[in-house]
Amino acid sequence: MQKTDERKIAIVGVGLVGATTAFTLAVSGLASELVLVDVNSAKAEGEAMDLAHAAAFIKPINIYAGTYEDCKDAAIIIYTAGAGQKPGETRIDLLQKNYGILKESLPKLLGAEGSILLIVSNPVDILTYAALKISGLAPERVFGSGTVLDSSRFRHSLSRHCRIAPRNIHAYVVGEHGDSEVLLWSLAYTAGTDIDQYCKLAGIPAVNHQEVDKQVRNAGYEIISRKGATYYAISLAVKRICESIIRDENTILSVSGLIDGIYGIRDCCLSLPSVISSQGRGRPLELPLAPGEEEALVKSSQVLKSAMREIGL
Ligand code: 6V0
Repeated sequence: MQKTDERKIAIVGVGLVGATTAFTLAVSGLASELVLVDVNSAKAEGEAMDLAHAAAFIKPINIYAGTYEDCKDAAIIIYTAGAGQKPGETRIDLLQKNYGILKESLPKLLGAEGSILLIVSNPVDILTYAALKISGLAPERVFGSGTVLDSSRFRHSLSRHCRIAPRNIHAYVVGEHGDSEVLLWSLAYTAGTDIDQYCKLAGIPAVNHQEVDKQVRNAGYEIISRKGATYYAISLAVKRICESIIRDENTILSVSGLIDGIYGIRDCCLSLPSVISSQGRGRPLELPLAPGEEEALVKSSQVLKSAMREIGL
């Protein structure tokens, strides 16, 4: 079996998310080789040419348009192919179409020992589960961007309220990347204390949980109703995940992956904080949740499982 090239990244699906991710990765200096693949090969070629012309301003990188075959020895294959949400559509509404695309394309692009497959297309949790089954790869090597973006949105809202740098806030969204996601208020911390306690200490008004919950849960819809798609923040979330893999950082990120037993949830992919390293996704952490949060997480897994049954998974 072929070996992977440890600084080669492939992006499959070079639409708004794929192209923006390619730009973010090119600027980051993380990869030495970036291959862009799209059924619309002219689009992939155009994006690769445009990015390659930044050569004089960025670290050395070979950016080119390629085929599924060219993905096989990539350390990370970022999968962003398929339709995005239209105004009013949920992520689960995209399932039939994007599952069809995944089933058809995935077997053609895997092959090397050690590739990590990072699913971004929606509905990301169900497609991650499907990718796991189709690829036959180990669960550590197939995971989705999950709620890494939603957790950043949560930290953004809290940082604005508390006037604290988002980097100083630890807060996670777990479960589905979608309508049933769960904001973990009981584990939202800054400066070693929980957010509600922090507000008291700092003499600022208490955070309105319902308001923040609504902002975070509906953020995607709000953006799509204004500009038709979301792609900047997700591209940075994907870059953050790639960074943790390529630099073997052991960063804790709420990616989506197989859950087999924790909180009583089985045989389903959803997001929980997990350690990300060059080996992929470590075992998700079974953190002590408040009773209502654990119940909401189990409900979220049920939403995903019932959608999975619709496509026979
Ligand atoms: P887009 O701009 O329509 O791009 C999709 C691209 O996929 C197009 O260029 C297509 O030509 C290409 N494509 C279709 N079929 C194939 C195939 N078989 N092989 C290769 N390429 C193919 O969509 P956009 O980039 O906005 O979104 C891509 C996906 O990411 C959608 O499913 C979104 O819902 C999803 N997002 C996921 C997010 C997350 O947090 N996980 C965030 C934003 C979008």
